[in-house]
Amino acid sequence: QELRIAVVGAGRMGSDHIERIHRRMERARITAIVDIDEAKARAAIDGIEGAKVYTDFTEAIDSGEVDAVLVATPGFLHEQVLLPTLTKGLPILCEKPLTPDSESAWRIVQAEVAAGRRLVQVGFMRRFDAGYRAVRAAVESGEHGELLALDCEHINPEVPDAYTGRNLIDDTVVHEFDGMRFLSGEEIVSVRVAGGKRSKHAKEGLMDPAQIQMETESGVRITVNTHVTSQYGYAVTTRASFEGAHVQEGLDVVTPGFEERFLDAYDAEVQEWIDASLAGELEGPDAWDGYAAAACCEAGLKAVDDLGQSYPVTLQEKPELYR
Ligand code: ISE
Repeated sequence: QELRIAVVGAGRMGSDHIERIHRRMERARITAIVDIDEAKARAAIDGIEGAKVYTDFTEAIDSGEVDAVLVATPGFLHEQVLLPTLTKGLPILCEKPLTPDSESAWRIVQAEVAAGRRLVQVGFMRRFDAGYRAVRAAVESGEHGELLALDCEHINPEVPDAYTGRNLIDDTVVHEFDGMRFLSGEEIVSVRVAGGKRSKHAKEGLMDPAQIQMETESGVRITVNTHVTSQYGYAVTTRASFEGAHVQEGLDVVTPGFEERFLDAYDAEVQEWIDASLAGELEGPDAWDGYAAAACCEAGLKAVDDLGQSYPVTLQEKPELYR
C-alpha cells in the first residue's frame, strides 16, 4: 500500500519535504505539488515521475490521485487548505504554526471534532527527536522523581532583516511552547520575556538575546534563552531538572542550520505520519497542540512588547477527541 501525497507550497520547507518523501520515505509517493508560482512548483517536481503541478489546490484534492496532504505554505494561508481537506476526510501533515492565531486554530479544532477523528498532525518535529524523546521518557517513568524545571537554549545563526519580535515568538519560540508542553505533559499557563545586554548583531528593535520564561500548571519553571543572530551556528539544548537528577540533551551540538540539527527528527516525523495515515489513525502532535501553541504565542506576543510583565495563557475546554 502506498500513500499518494499532495505537497502544498514549494518554498523552503515544501521543497525539503518533497526531497525527503521522494528519496527517503517508504510506502509513499508524491502525486501533486501545488503552488501559485507554477515555475517554483515545476522546479520542485523536477525528476519526480508521476507527480503533477497544480496552481489551484481544489483541483489537486479533487483529482482522485491524492490520499493525504502536506501543508507547507506560510502560516496565514493554512486555514484555507486545512478546512476543505478536513471536509474531504484526508489526513494532513501541517507545518507549524497550525494557523497564526488561536481563534483560527480553534476553528480547525472544531472542524476536526466535527469530522469525528484525528486527521491533522502539526509539524512540531522536535517531538520526534531522539534527545527530546529521552527527556520525555524520564518524565514519564518518574525514575528521578518530579520534574521541577526546564532550561533551554535556542540559537540561530542568522535571521532575515525583516525578522521582528513576532517572528521570535511565532517562528522560533513556538517550538519550545510545543516542546515544553510535550516534555512536561502539562499546559503552559503564563509567559514573560526578560531582556538584557543586546548583541551588536541584533536586528533593529529586537531584544537579542532574550529570555522567555514560562510556567506550567503544576508550577514547573521554564526558561528559553534565544539568540537568533549568533553568527556561529544553530543549537538547541534542554536541561530537565528533576528532584533526584538532571537530564541534558543537545549539549555541544552546533550545526549550520535547523535542517541538519533535526534531519532525523524530520524523517521520523514524516515516516510516522505516512504509516499512521495508511493505518487510518493519526498520532503525533495534534490540532489541540497546534491550538495550545497558538494561545501561548498570543501571550508571548504581548510579553515580547512588554518586557518583564507576565501574561496568562487562556485555553478553551479540551474536546474529548484529544483526551
Ligand atoms: C524556523 O522556522 C525553525 O523551525 C527553526 O527550528 C527555528 O530555530 C527558527 O528560528 C525558525 O525560524
